[in-house]
Parts: sequence; structure tokens; C-alpha cells
Amino acid sequence: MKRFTSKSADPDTIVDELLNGEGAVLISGLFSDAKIAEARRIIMEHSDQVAEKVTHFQGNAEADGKLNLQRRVWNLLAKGDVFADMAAHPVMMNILRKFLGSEFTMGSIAANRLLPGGPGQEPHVDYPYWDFHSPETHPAGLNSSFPMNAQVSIILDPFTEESGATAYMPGSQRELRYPVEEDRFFDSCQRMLGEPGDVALFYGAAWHCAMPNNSDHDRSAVLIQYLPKWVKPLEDMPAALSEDFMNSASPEIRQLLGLNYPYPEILDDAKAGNAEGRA
Ligand SMILES: O=C(O)CCC(=O)C(=O)O
Ligand SMILES: [Fe+2]
Repeated sequence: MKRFTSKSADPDTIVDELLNGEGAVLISGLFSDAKIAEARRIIMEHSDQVAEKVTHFQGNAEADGKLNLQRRVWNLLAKGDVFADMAAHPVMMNILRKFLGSEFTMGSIAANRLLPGGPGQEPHVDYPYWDFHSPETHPAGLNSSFPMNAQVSIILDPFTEESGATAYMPGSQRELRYPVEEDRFFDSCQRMLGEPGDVALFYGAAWHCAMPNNSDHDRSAVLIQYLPKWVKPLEDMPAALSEDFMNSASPEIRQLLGLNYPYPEILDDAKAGNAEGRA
């Protein structure tokens, strides 16, 4: 995986690497120790007792009785100001404007915490491609020549081979399909290794998955899903956030919440029209 710093993170170079290269890059040192500690503290607090609803990519956890060792915390914008800072980091915003179009949005911001002993996930592609088990439910001719997703993992604990750093298959983003047995994903995958404060940025059409955590420490990351403006988001964040939050949101956060592109809209209210007509 090519590694960049906030200084060397040239958007054109990174966009080319995501589309035509490996499909994933690492940008180091984007977040201070204090920010990472704050984010981590909140996530641990929200996941210490019990995980919020886990909805996807649990590998064999259920069969192995290990469901409780992969925990999600959803709707992070509602859980601390630090997450709005993370979501709208200017270095990331610059790259994502080039990759997804200048009015890109955020479809989800959640944490994935793998406890020691936590199982990995099955290799997969991310939303909106994640139900590509049934390609016929998507439009004819759809391919990955342009991106409908960018994934950011903000690393909160050391991501090592042992702790379950995300695995990925370089170049697989160009295929737009799920891996099959013959792809031998686990034999040829690489790992997104990094330190707290680093960011792994990848095109979610690339095959990837969390790996088992065989270390003696937690392995947590903030996972952010970014989308072009016209892709329906995964989380309904505007509905899940308080009025106060919405009223004081920065222009960047308003864009990320999709408020600059508020469709569907009612352009002719049939019900009101009928009522008037009858009156
Ligand atoms: O936590 C990880 O390493 C990856 C998580 C992931 O890919 C997902 O949940 O979609
Ligand atoms: Fe994923």
C-alpha cells in the first residue's frame, strides 16, 4: 500500500491509485494523539457493555459464538464533536472532492471494535455494492470505472497482522464482483497496517475484510463511508441527529449530510392539491 503524509497527499496521485492502482492508500499522521484518545474513549464507553446493532459482515462469528467480540457504534456524529472534525478533515475533503465529485456526501460514520479473540469478517465489497451477490438487482452494464464509494478507516489502535488489520486484495476494485474460492483471497491479500492517527483510504469495490484479532489489545477504527451526492446514504443521519446539531452544523458537515442535494423533494403536493380541488 502506498503511504502518504498530509503534505505529500496529492489528490490526483491518490485518485489514480484508488482507481487504477491498488485501490487503497495510507495517509499517516492526520490526527493528533489527543483527538484519537478522545474518539477512542467515547467508542469504548459506548461499546463496553454491549454492542449496538451489528448488521453486516460478521464472518463465522455467529457459528463460533463470538458475535460479542466485534462491536459497532453507529451514528458517531451524535456522540462527540471529535467525530465531525474527523469526518471533515481538510486533507481528506480535498482528495474526496476529486474522487467522488465536489458535492460528495457521507453515508455512515461508525466504529468497528474488534476485541482480543474477535473473529474476522468474510471478504466483501462495501455499500452500495455490498449486495453484489445479486448483480441482477443493479443496473445493466454497471462496472467500477467510476466510484460510488470511498471508505476511510481512522485507525485508533495499532493495526498489525496480529491485531487484525484490514486485509485487502490490490487491484480487485476493477472487477466489481465478490471474490470466489479460486481467487484465494486469504493467500494473496495484503494488510492495511498503521498506527493510531493514520488513515486507510480505499475504494470500497476492492475486496477487503477485518481479520481475526489474535493480539491482547482492542483493535478499533472509525469507519466512514463517503458517496457521490446522488447515492442514497446507509445511515439516515439527519433524522438521527438533534435539532441543535443540525442548526449549528458547519457548511462541510451540511454537505456531508446531503443537505445541499435534498432529493427526493415534493414538487407538487397531490394531497394538498386534491384537498384544494375538493374545497
Ligand atoms: O474493521 C475493519 O477492518 C473493516 C470493516 C469493514 O470492512 C466493514 O465493516 O465493512
Ligand atoms: Fe467493508
